[in-house]
Amino acid sequence: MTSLQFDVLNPATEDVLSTIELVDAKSVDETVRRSAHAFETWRSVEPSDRARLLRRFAAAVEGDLENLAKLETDNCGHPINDSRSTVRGIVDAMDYYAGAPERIIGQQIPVRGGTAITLHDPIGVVAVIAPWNFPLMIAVWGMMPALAAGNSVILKPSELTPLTTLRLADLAREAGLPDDVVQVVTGTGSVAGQALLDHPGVAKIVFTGSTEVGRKVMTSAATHLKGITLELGGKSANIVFADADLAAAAAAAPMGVFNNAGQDCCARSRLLVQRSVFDDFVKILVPAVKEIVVGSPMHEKTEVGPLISSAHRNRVASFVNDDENILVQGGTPNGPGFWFPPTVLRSDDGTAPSLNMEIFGPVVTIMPFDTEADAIRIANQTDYGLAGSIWTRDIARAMRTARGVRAGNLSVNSNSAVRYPTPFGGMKQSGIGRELGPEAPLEFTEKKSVFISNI
Ligand code: TXE
Repeated sequence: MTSLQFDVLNPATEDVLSTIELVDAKSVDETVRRSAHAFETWRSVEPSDRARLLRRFAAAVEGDLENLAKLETDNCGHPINDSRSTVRGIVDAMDYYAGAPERIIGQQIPVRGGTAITLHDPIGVVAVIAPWNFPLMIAVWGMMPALAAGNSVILKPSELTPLTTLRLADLAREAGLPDDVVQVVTGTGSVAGQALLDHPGVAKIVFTGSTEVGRKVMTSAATHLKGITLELGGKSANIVFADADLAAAAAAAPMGVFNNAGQDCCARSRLLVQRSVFDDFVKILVPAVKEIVVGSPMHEKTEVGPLISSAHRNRVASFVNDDENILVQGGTPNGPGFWFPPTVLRSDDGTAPSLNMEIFGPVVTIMPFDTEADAIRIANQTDYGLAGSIWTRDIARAMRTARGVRAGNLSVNSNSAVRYPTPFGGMKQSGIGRELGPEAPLEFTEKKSVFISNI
């Protein structure tokens, strides 16, 4: 049944952490059948009991914080303090959605001759297909609202980073969730992932990954009439107006893109600075980039770790060539590991290829702009539309710009993007649908109308 094995590496040391099975389509079929069976149990658990079990699940994750954080750091190269924040953040998100089962509320609609109400039925088996950049967070964001609404979940992590997802399923069992309500499929995208897309027993696919694979998800969903949520790539703009707190904007800009070594769909990888303050901004930015601590993810002071794989490092490196003007570059450790230095490229005329492609590495391109209208036009000059930042002291300008930029998640005077209580998702080629926020559980329900006659 299981045909192949795969060595999971630590990207900072290139050591083998574990060997996993790459399952085949037959094994996926069995997982989906077990999930469908578990769904019948889980959907009939009383809402308050479902809430209690989900709270216990959150508590189990919290109790495993240090272990999960270390595992995420070993497998993904996230600096250890970032991994700890990730686990704290997912515990909060889990607690938030643990409150949802008793708050999935329908309507009573006035009609002639009786009473009409709406019910929110769970949809069935939900598959969450996640990438390697934030495996724990992305699994939890997809899984928890689905579970809260009474669905069973199959998690499909990237084969590069399955370890914390596997641990998550153990913790679900330890917390007392019924068997098979949360399962994990370890395998490649083209085999295990594709088998989930093509399986008629899967009701909805929550996919985070590349736009290219997102299209495959949508094509398959059309064939099988499945629900989908697609969280795809980004090429987000960080717009700094002349009236901004320049010191704050320049201090925040590096980690607005270099967080997780730039392997973040919300990375602010285009830095647009108003021409009148461009040189002053650069003077603050350059030392800030040089000071970034790149190194072993297990060191408490490390801010940037390695890239996920050798192949990905080669891809990132291909965007930094002699044709482009390197404004400043940080350092990297010597020895094993998939390192790439934090790099700022300069493109005064806005034509650099790095301005168009999602590099998904620690590379940002800075360019000047003249007017507010220019800033909005340039920010929108991309096929993506996921996130963005606007730095200004003028609230009206901030609002005009926020309305003008076509992206799903904007922040003013900060580079924050994802906050689980608010909806998250992209426009244009960055995706379809929204995750998170108070309405997320409803995305995993079918609305049913029931009419009760007066006679
Ligand atoms: O993504 P893939 P990759 C972007 C980023 C990155 C590039 C490639 O630019 O450099 O995508 O990353 C599974 N059917 N983002 O190759 O291939 C796969 O196994 C079903 C942006 O990792 O899209 C993994 O679990 N599933 C992004 C998941 O899909 C399939 C995050 C993502 O893999 C499949 C990651 C198939 N046919 C990459 N093929 C973001 N939005 O943050 C693959 N998969």
